Amino acid sequence: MPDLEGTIFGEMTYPGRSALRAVRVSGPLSRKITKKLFFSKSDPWKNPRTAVSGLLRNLEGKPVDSILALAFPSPNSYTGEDCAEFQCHGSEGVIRGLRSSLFALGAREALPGEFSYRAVLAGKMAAEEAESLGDLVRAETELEACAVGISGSGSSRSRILALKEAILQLRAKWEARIDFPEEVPQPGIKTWKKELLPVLKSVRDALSLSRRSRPVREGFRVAIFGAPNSGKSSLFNCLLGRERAIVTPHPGTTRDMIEEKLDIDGIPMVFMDMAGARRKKPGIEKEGILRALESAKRADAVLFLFDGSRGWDAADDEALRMLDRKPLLFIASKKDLYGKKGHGAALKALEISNRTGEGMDGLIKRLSEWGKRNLPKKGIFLMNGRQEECLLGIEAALAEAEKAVTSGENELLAAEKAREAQREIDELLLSASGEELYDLIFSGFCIGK
Ligand SMILES: Nc1nc2c(ncn2[C@@H]2O[C@H](COP(=O)(O)OP(=O)(O)O)[C@@H](O)[C@H]2O)c(=O)[nH]1
Ligand SMILES: [Mg+2]
Repeated sequence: MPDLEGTIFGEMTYPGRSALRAVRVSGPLSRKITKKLFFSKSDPWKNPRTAVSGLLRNLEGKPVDSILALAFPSPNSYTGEDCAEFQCHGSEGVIRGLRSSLFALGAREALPGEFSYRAVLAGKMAAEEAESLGDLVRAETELEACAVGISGSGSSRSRILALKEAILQLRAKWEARIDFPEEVPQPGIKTWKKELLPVLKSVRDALSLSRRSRPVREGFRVAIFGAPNSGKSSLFNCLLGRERAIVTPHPGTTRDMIEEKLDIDGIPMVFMDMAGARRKKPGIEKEGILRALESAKRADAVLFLFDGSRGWDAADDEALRMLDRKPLLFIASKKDLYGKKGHGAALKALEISNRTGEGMDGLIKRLSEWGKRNLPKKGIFLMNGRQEECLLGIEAALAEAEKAVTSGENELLAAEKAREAQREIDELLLSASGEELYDLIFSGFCIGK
């Protein structure tokens, strides 16, 4: 956990040559730093939250860059402390100079997520909001960005809050029976079970929804399968828009699995390119084919390619037999070679050319429609790993409670398990102590956040 004394700085923008780079400073030295490094007719601290243009100078007073500075006096800032922002031109030299001036003036580099951590401790932001923010920053598609975190979408949050309420009720009821056997009615064990089961069910529903929502973050897995030379690696590259797999006129040179995650019309998909599906080659080749079959088995969808210029032949039959599952799509490649003649195969196939890109838009459309159809109908419930672990802990505790009331008829143990479930949901909602917060969520942030 970082110490909270002192003034910190961090770059808000992505490092590298760019149009603009911004550095944020937070803490008691922010005013002094601005005075020492920023020169302008107007003082940003007298015009808070307004971009003021002026010169960035080094410690010897030499002008380095013409920049914009913004001041956010405490408590009206992101962290609640005095904050300053310097928006410079996107030059490595400028940023290096600024960093060494900041060090010399007594500031230190922020730890990952330290700005947000300070914001939470100052009461500027709820911990769960910060966590969602972290997930948002990491989101790779718009779909994921819209769905992140338990406070990212209202329905996810209300699902968890309803669960918390149900667990609280259960616990209160059960403990009252145990603590006040005289005053509170004492129903039989069957009632205990009847009270527990709907809560356990909604935990399991949440878990299964979260699992089904996983492709929103991790991507649907799409395997590209087919006989050697059918154009799999070329299609893979075509989708990537850059060279990644080895494309060669010799069959069977792609030996390893290559994966790439792409944004397909807003739906994240991981494409896998694999070795040609051919049985008889010895050694390494066989290894690759087995791996290819294995990942095709675990994929969410398989694209089955054949060379449309050659038509469907025995090698395609064999590849299809080996696959042992229904492909999402048959694709006849090399349309630039057969054109209007058609691929000639006795099955419906999407015609594409990896060379000219013809048919590629249609393929993307089919894929994204399929992805959308396969998103959970009841809405996306996106939990990060930490949250899902808490949910699993709740399920385990309640399952043990069920065992306790069913076979052991042990109400004391059941009540203890309900307490455990409540501790887990408190942790899920981050209503636990502030102590572990930094490790739990902020340490995964970027420096300037
Ligand atoms: N004309 C044409 N050639 C293609 C097309 N797709 C692939 N090829 C060629 O077919 C050969 C095999 O392609 P490759 O992608 O390595 O097939 P893989 O073995 O299935 O991965 C290479 O020479 C490619 O250049 C296409 O759409 N049109
Ligand atoms: Mg290949």
